[in-house]
Amino acid sequence: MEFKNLLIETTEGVTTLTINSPRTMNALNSEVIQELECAFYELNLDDSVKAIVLTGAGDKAFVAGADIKEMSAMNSCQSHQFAAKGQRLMMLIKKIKKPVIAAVNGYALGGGLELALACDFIYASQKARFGFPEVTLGVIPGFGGTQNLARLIGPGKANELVFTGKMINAEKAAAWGIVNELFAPEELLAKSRETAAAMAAVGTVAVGYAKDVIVNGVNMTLEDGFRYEASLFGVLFSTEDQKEGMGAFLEKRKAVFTGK
Ligand code: CO8
Repeated sequence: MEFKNLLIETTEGVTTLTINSPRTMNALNSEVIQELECAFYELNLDDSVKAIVLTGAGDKAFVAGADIKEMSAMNSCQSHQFAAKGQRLMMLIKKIKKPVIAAVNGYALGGGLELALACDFIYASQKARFGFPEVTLGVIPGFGGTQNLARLIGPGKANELVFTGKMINAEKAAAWGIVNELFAPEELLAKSRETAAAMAAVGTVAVGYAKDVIVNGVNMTLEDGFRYEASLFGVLFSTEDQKEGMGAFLEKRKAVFTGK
């Protein structure tokens, strides 16, 4: 499928998906959200794709939020539909079996931070800035950000960000646990791809199951989560990757995984 607002490039199992509308700081309008949903849907079905890096074009913004111009003309019903559309994208990113790294190269604000939080983890440039400015516009985050952020860093710090609308720098975002690791701006993409390649080189069925059990397990009781983990652990013993991985260890050779 052709995309107007996205660039997609896959090399050795690692796909870099770039939101490419730097003129508006890669803001999420309806069309961009729809294209992102189709792109993630297709990448999930593509066996040549093992791991995904999501980033924004240019050196200023990952994504500076949902498109304020488009939202300003919406009524209650339309804004509700817009939020639901964005949330469907965020949920899809969580549900696909491939790991997704958000490579935050600049501003990640509002819907942009929500998009990064929907990914499996965040790497960022030392120049990145994070925030939920929605209250400064008279609204709240609507793409799942309140839920994802509070679950990731706890309600105290999430409340401070959401209630004040202030921006924090990359160092603070890392200290608060929003970002896993910071890199020099020129290194961010290469480092993100390097980690994606490491995830693409191991048992990718296992990585997909690990994602599933963590994404779904955090909303279960501990006991249910344990049970779910054990059931997926058992299913993996019916895969070729498990036989290859353990066989290769015992034969003292490097495993060659097929993702089956
Ligand atoms: N939407 C639309 N256009 C944007 C956005 C945005 N979120 N952010 C930047 N732009 C545009 C600007 O309007 C400007 O366009 P133009 O050149 O035509 O005037 C261009 O991008 C460049 O921006 P600036 O000139 O402002 O660049 P600066 O370097 O001076 O500032 C900032 C960069 C700090 C990122 C600034 O642009 C800014 O504050 N942007 C808005 C950030 C924001 O408030 N984001 C949150 C939006 S609300 C949201 O995301 C809610 C999500 C949930 C929705 C739920 C459904 C209803």
